[in-house]
Amino acid sequence: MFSKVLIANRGEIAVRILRACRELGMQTVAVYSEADRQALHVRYADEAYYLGPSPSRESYLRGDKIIALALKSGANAIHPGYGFLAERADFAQACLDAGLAFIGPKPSSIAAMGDKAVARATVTRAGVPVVPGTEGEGALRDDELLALAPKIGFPLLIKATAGGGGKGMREVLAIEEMPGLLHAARREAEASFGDGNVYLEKLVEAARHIEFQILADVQGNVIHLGERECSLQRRHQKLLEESPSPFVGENEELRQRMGAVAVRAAQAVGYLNAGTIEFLADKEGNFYFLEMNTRLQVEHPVTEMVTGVDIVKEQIRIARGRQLHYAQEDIHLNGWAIECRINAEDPYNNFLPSTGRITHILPPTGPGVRVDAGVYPGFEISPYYDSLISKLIVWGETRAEAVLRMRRSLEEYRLVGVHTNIPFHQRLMDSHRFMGGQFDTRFVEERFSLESAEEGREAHPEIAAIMATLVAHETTQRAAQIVRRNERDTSNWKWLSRWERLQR
Ligand code: MV4
Repeated sequence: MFSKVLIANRGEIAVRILRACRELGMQTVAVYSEADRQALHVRYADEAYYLGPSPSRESYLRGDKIIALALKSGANAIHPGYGFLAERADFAQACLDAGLAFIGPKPSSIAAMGDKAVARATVTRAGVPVVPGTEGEGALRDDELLALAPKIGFPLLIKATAGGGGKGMREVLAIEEMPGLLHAARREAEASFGDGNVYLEKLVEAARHIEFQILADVQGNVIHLGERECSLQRRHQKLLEESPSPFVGENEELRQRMGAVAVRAAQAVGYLNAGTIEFLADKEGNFYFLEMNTRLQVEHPVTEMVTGVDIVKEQIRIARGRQLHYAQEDIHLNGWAIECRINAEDPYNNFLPSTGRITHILPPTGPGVRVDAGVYPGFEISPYYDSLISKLIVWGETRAEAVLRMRRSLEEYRLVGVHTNIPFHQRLMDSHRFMGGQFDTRFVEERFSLESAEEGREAHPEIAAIMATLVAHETTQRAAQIVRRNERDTSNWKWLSRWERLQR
């Protein structure tokens, strides 16, 4: 049984985990790089230890140093967060070998799901539907893949077995393209993962990305916490997530079917702790296992908002050998939650990362609003890590209420010193297709950019109905807030000087 946790991460997720530890009465240990000496997670922890220079390779990826610091500080458990070492089976094993609890799954589950071809074969044996494609676990040569491709049919995708997240992925429209694209995919996979193995899957067109949150305890209980809709991405980076999925919506029968399959996929690798099963769903309502993420995810808060389950606390309890607090019958999705990822990047300049000191922050608050941030005024955003600085999560009784609350919150959010993608999210909130829940994985890149106005105003009775509700709401709101009308379009700088004058 452990009582002191080292958090092997940084930013908003390190802060999120620290909060759960504190609420459970656990001692906390932070680790930090050169660039993170003044970081929020360092300030919140009971103790903090210097890891090394700013590049991740020399700090947050140094599993050996992190384990040594855990032992030195007297920590008896490690929470890896997401990214960095979270899905490294060798690191999870090294923790166990050092006598430290790893707050996550078993190394064998991480390894089985980390190889996407092994994952496909393993869940297929458990009766889980996968996208038609190559079968088996062994490496396939180019001549074997060329022979299998016509049987799978075109268009198809070449994917890296060590992949995930789109790296080493190539779309193939015809057999003639295969040799060249196989070469390119293998080279990219080799460069990214040190493993050039690839497999083939039929391309699912106009797909939606829907994922199920799983919790599994040592006693063998496995439950799901419903789904998250994650189709809104740009270059395989998620931008907005919601729960429930507008695609599953009120279809409780589909939710139960997908949830049961997700549980079966987790059981296929003897899963323990929190994990996520990703599905692709097509227009006909077919769904296929895509991959499993064997970690806590960025977007876990939307699930927390609609289920009331504190997923990080459950992770810690599970790692302590406790039984899940909930049975499947206890889980009900209440209302609707949406998360916008607030990134330090310039949406008007091809989403280029933005660095510099954050001088002022005024986050939105009020009913149904949660902000998980890893920054504070005075903190400097460095170029070393990903650009996520804060997650804005809202809850509403209905999707319409959640959307309106998100619009209100985005408008309230003041962040000065770096560019953020808040204007992108504001435009997204104005999009008819988003409001109507009519979007797939290509939406952001194909139909939505800040440079070109969005199209997609086809007559659609459901969208029209939702639009009418939203417009009615908004008109009422605007009428009550005419005083703020002028401020709507002013820059943060102008707004800030006004605010400061008011404060004097
Ligand atoms: C697919 C797919 C269509 N058909 N697989 C992208 C990242 C990786 N996790 C899997 N991805 C996809 N796999 C088949 N068989 C479409 C995607 C995909 C995608 C998936 C989810 C969210 C955004 C996406 C953007 C482009 C492609």
